[in-house]
Amino acid sequence: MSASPVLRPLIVVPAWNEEQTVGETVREIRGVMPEIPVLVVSDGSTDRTVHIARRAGARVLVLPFRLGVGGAMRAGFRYAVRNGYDAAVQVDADGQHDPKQVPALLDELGQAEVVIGARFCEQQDGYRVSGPRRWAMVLLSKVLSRLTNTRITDATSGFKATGGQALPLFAEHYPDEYLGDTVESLVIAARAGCAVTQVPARMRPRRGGEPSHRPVKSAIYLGRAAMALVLALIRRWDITPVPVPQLRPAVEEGVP
Ligand SMILES: Nc1nc2c(ncn2[C@@H]2O[C@H](COP(=O)(O)OP(=O)(O)OP(=O)(O)O)[C@@H](O)[C@H]2O)c(=O)[nH]1
Ligand SMILES: [Mg+2]
Repeated sequence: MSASPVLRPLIVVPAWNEEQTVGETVREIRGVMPEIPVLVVSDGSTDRTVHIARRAGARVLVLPFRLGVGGAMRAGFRYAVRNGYDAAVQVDADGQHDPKQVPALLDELGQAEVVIGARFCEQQDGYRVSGPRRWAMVLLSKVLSRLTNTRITDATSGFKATGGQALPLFAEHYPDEYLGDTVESLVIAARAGCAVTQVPARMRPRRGGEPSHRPVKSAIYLGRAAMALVLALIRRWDITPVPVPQLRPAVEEGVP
């Protein structure tokens, strides 16, 4: 499928109980790219995430239940499609993704419909992952590289730009299962014929707050990741292109 240059991108920040970091993250994004709107998606945060994100200048989607990163991102993709944006870039609320690298991802959307900001490219260091989580990343990267016909070194990166037909596709089908937002979403894109590529990205340490999965969970990461991949490969999706609906006025709260 052909990709075209991005004219109206949207930054989507999934945030769950990130009051310590979301304000700084939104301000940093706006400082780097004042012309690009920032949408924070909070689903059931019980802290001051929503208030702080708004004060920092973000639009905020407040969802009544916790859907996980994948569900929150799908809401963000729907918001993008319904409001006439032609690309969406995920930037995590914890400060791990560097907004200065967003333009490089957007540039690459001219060549592909999903662009991954990838760790473990030759020219970078800094972010270290070890043990089962690292093995899982390596294994998944190999399988997904074959599936997408391109070299993918980091299939589990959340730092991604989505454009072209992948945007309405993800608005409809972005998975909300554990790991679905990374591994399975790439399988869906590849099987729908969307071009996937990666650019090198440096990952920073969390600025504060708590990671949503703990070390114990990381220990079973490998098995679950492999299962997620197998399920993604054998499952069938209705991936007929979804027509882009007419533009509507921006919805700032509630399910879009
Ligand atoms: N809206 C929403 N966002 C979530 C949810 N779970 C995690 N997030 C956000 O998704 C982003 C990634 O989650 P993290 O917990 O940092 O996961 P990670 O980056 O894979 O793990 P670390 O490397 O340990 O930080 C962060 O911005 C979180 O706030 C959720 O249930 N709902
Ligand atoms: Mg994180």
